[in-house]
Amino acid sequence: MPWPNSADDPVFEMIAREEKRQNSTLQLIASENFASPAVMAATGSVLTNKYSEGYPYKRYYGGNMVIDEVEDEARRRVCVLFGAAHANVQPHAGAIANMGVYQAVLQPGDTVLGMSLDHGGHLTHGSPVNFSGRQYRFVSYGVTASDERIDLDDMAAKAHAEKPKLIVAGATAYPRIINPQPLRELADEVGALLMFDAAHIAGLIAGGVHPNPMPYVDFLTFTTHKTLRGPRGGCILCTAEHSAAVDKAMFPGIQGGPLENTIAAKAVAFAEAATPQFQDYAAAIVANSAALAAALSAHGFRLVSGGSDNHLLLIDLRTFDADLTGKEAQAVLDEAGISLNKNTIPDDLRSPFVTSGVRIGTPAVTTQGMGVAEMETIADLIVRALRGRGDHSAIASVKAAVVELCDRFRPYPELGV
Ligand code: DSN
Repeated sequence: MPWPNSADDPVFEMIAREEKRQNSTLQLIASENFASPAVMAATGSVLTNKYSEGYPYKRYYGGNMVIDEVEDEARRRVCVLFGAAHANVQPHAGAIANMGVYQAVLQPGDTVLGMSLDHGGHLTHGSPVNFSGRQYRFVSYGVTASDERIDLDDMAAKAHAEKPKLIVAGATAYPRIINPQPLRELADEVGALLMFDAAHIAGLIAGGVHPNPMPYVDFLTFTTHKTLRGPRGGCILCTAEHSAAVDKAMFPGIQGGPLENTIAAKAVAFAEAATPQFQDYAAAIVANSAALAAALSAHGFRLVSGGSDNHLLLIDLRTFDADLTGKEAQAVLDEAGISLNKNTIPDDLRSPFVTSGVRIGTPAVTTQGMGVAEMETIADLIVRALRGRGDHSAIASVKAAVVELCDRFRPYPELGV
């Protein structure tokens, strides 16, 4: 049959504009990255056409002989990458992966310990507006007021007092390494299961620059599209003991048909992340983050916790300019072609829609090949834009410098875009 002509659909003109935006502006959102052409080819493959409810070799539909191989290969690759006994590669997103673990081991009302959203946790770590906080009894821990690192003493006191069934580790806006060993010890002391949400740092773990939590935890969840640089999606790894419960929770418990095109792309990303080149990439992300932290600090910004030893920085804007909110900084920088997100800082007096901080990450610019010298340039551009806010010609000149920088580091030169 003759297919409709995609050139007639305005959506493709929108995609072309987004391609241009990604090529000509700086992507500093800590949870974003550029997937490889191979990952995108798998995502856009005919596997999108197939229904495959169930798991490899146990499906509810016929015709899954090739799909079974693909999903099995994805599971095998990710188990090797992280040293896990079992993988479920079907979660459509990180939030669904977390939901899968909760459904596998918790009953509604069970007590769980998780990091509070305003100290760097995630919505699914018990926020009252999220299913997690509505369905389970989350008790929150956070960072200390003194060094803004995870308050292990407070966490231990709460764990002993509340006897949670599950402890959730991991964060979305925490610039430091999270050592899994003391968390395992705490979980054992209080008889809790331990889940580590490694959505942000999965690529750093795979690349060997963050301790691998897998040997210490019952469950490791993550997204595949952040530092891991795969397609948008989620994944659950667990010990053999929990494999049946996790699989049953994901399907038929939560999801229907898996996205096998995405699962194929996850398999491609897992293989890419197992290479020596990916180890170099992960090390470069961290080196760039440290360089950007130093450069911004020299410009008068306060860094939450004093610096960064992973892929992100959390910036307190108040020392740079007491009147500048995260909301305004995000808007001004967007105008200048610098994409990042406003973020609360610990104990922020401003609301999450306004905030006193911004979060900055280096995974995407590192994929483009930028290094320490470019981080200094980026810090200068951020400062020029924020100082020049309200002055259209100042912002336009920063934007022109951003275009020039991005031109030298195109994410997909081989695609000619
Ligand atoms: N939205 C992700 C982030 O930006 O950190 C977390 O889900």
